[in-house]
Amino acid sequence: MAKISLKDRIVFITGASSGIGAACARAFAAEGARLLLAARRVERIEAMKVDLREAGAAAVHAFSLDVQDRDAVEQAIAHLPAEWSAIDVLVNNAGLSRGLDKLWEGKTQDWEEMIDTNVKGLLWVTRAVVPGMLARGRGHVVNLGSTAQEIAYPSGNVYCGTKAAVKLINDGLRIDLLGTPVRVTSIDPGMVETEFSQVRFRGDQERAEKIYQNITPLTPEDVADAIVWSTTRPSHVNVAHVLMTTVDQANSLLFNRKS
Ligand code: NDP
Ligand code: 8X3
Repeated sequence: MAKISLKDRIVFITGASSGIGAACARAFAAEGARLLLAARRVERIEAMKVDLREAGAAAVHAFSLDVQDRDAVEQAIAHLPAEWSAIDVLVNNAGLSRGLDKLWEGKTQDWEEMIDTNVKGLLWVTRAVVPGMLARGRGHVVNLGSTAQEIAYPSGNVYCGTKAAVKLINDGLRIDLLGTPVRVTSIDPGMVETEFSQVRFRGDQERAEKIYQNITPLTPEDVADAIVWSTTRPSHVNVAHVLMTTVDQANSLLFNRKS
């Protein structure tokens, strides 16, 4: 069977202002998709628009969204311009880590931000988008998991827990959608060099850079490539999970640091 063409299909990417989300926007642009892009820093997405059109995007629509805000998510999806409402692919990418502390020393505010974004935000967006996919009889939800969902690492406690939740929410959604044409995929990368560690360490550049020292990390483009691949398989194929790392990483705990 033929692979799916994403030409003129609407691809909604949360957290499109940076890292993997921005790379997904470029990769889906190259497929000729119509890009619906959201993040809190919408000005960053606005600045990407011309390049995305030059890269092949059929159209680009950007809006500001904090996925933690359930009402804002519901309103934004319910009031999309008519020509943007028929979402074909949802990439639940918005997410973050905050801090790297032993559990009893962790900041409760950090925990809330991670849970509210990585778990509850993903749920709010999914709940708002999936009914339309069911009504139209087509759609694909891609969730960003992590190697952190498989094996916890020291002081990763709550972040790892949020990604473990994503894993089972991903699987639960696929079970609930059995008997429909809507597909569900979790893309689970190891270390990818993005702004992730700068966010985790609240702008401490030196500490962030150390995370990727002496290894060759995945690039955001590597992950976007897997996401586009999973969404372009023939319509009867559901890629459940893609666990991917750099060759310098075996799992959450084991690295080949070249020094
Ligand atoms: P970045 O920090 O580079 O990008 C994170 C994106 O998420 C930004 O666009 C940010 O936009 C958005 N975001 C964060 N909070 C919110 C929010 N409340 N509402 C809307 N958007 C939000 O990190 P990555 O690209 O690395 O991370 C993307 C996803 O990939 C995350 O889910 C992360 O957990 C996951 N991941 C990352 C890995 C890595 O090693 N980098 C490995 C495995 C998974 P803005 O701040 O403008 O709102
Ligand atoms: C992000 C990868 O290993 O920094 O999910 O948690 S890791």
